Amino acid sequence: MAKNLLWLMTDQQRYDSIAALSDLPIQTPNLDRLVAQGVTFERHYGACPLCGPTRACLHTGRYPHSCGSLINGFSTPPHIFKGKKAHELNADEVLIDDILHESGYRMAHVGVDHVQSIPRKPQRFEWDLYRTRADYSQYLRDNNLESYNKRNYQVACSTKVASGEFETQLYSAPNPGLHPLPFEEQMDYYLAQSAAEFLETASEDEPFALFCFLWLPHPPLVIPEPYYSMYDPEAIPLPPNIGASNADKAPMHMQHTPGQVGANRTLAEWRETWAAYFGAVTLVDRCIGMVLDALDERSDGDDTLVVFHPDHGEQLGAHSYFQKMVCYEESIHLPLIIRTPEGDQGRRRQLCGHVDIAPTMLDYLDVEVPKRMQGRSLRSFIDDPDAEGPEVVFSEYNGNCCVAWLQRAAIGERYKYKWSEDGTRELYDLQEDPGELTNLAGESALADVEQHLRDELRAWQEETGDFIVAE
Ligand SMILES: [Ca+2]
Repeated sequence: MAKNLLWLMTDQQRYDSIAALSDLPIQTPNLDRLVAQGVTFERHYGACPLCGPTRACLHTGRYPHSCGSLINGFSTPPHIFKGKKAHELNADEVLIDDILHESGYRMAHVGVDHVQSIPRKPQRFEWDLYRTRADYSQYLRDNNLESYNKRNYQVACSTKVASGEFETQLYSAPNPGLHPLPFEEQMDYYLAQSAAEFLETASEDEPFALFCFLWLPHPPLVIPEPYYSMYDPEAIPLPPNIGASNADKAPMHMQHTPGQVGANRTLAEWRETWAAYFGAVTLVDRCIGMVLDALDERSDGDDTLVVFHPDHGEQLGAHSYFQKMVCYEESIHLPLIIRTPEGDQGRRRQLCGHVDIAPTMLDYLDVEVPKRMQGRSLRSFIDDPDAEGPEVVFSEYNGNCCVAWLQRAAIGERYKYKWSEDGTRELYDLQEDPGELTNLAGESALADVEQHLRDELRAWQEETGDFIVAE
């Protein structure tokens, strides 16, 4: 049981980018500290490799296709799918914010604000603190601070939009850059400082829920010194799937954003992207440290449930894709660290997903978990490392500007089955081939495994009201 909640999220952070969970030469002293103090779920999967839908799932405890937020929806006019705007949640969805507010928590939100609820988050009730990117932009204007020109770090992609036509839209590119402003003028510093100030001033007489959703290591990978030069590109051992052929992957991925932004990049160029990505992770780690330090200064700091995870991962050149929007491990296998007041520690191997985060937080705060939520509290796995977990977890992708490029994935203990709308089926042995280099779909020796995961996927789709049926 916890008095308060600190919910920490980064954007686009891979599992292997935390030093304590990785063999890669990256520095994350603050996340390492959280790993040492808490429980890490080693098999945690995102609901969707895209911001809006996966954050909708995190806030409702319901899969994107169940809560209605399918896509980011950055096209005008918005894409209408099955009679509603495809990026928005169903009008009757309840957010964990609402539940905690009604349960008497002081509420604070700092950072990324992509949940397309009706009404939107800031209008749902009066927050003690609500601060986003817009406030940071205002801060820059008020102080006459010039940021960089984003256009230099974007690439034009042909994207399917609401009309069903293809349009050119700009997406963050993999080329890194030096940010003209120092660490103390970065957006994540501004947000972490806001969160720390809330923790320093919020009364200890009432419980609080603080959501701190930081921006990095989301591209553009434009970062200040010392982070920009912190990692030598030549000294980073790239995983074997970086720059690898995607000939056996779904052909539609090459038409879609990750294929377009990642195409034609050399290994030397990918190394530069990796070095900047590592720098961005170390920068955001320092911001997380600012928030954790402020929490630990409070006398009720230990009585606070701390939950950390990213919204989705980053391909960083795996299979020659950049960004996310594909259901490969780099984009959907995510770190999840939970620090409990009981001081539970260690690693857990049970499969779990984004859909389980809200039920877990409510469970620890002793607030009733609504039946509508589709996940489960992970507390039984925290209490008992040997407790039996689910056999399979699921992830989905439904497009970015428009419902398109559909994918579904069923992830089991050892194997993963992935279906794409263009008819491509993929099966990977994650134990022997964690980089998903060899597609085993159709192999007769594994026919039972493939059939079983397909059956599980379809059963899940039926149970949760999916709008398509995977083959
Ligand atoms: Ca995101």
